Amino acid sequence: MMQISQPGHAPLMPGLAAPGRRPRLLLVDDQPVNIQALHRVFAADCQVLMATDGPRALQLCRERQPDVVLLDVQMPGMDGHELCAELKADPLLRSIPIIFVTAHNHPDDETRALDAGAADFITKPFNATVVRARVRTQLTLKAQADLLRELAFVDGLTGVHNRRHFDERFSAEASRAQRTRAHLSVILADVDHFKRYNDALGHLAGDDCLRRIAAALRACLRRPTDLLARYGGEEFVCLLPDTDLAGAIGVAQLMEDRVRALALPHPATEGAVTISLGVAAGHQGKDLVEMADKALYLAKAAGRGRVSW
Ligand code: GH3
Ligand code: MG
Ligand code: MG
Ligand code: MG
Repeated sequence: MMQISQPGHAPLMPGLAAPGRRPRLLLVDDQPVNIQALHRVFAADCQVLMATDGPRALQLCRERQPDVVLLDVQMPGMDGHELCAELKADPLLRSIPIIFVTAHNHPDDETRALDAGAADFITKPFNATVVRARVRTQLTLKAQADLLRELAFVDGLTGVHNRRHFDERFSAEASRAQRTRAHLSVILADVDHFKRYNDALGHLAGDDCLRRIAAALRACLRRPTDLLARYGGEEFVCLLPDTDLAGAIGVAQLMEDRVRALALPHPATEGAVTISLGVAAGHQGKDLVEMADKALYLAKAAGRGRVSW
């Protein structure tokens, strides 16, 4: 049994938490009584997720992306070290800080945890104020790292993600799709006759057109895991995890509609600005971009302003 002191009252995320977003904590321990003790420390100002075994904790990490995990070492089945190794091996989960909470306080235990990628190590019985302070430190570091990643991964012109971010997410999602046999879809979108748009109206008008198209495309995405990125000059790419071909074609057709509905006059074609889209889907992520590119070429060849797959 753990002894706890009264929870401290220092705010967990001074100035850093996004407004309206409480830090999300995952407590993992095979003993419900230990989870309850930690729950009391954080329930007032955190969104608290709980798991009593490793596989459930892994599932919650994938589905809910906690900001910090407090992890018991000794658990039947998958223990804390194994769970930590799984999280650190997954590119989508490895940035979540893990704090081990354990009754084993031999320096070897601590070293082993830190070597495995743990951010910190707390021994039971714990002191609530100290636990809060340590969690606060990890939340602050995580928020700073998230912000930096966000800035490094956003396209300056359109505000959607950049190619670098797409490449990173794509390789992680492609290996996940292969491993779990989940569907994965890619949509490539290219603005039609954009060279002539620029030639007639100038590059600044062209830039403005790209910004409006990016916003229209973004509005077509529904799930938090969907990703829109600028792939190159006037090309956008969309990554849709857990989405099959029919679902992705639906999203692509909505995108085609929404851009046409912007009714941006195209000076050379005398109609509205349109985009062409190529769609590809499968369980083997690897070749999806190439397949989507071939489909995009078909859409262009068939007359532009349409979706092919
Ligand atoms: P298609 O319908 O076959 O796609 O014809 P296109 O004219 O759109 O194709 P092309 O690839 O020949 O031309 C792309 C144009 O996009 C040329 C380039 O000047 C313009 N472009 C690329 N990046 C930017 C940008 O950041 N801003 C502006 N304004 N124009 C850009
Ligand atoms: Mg235990
Ligand atoms: Mg192009
Ligand atoms: Mg084009």
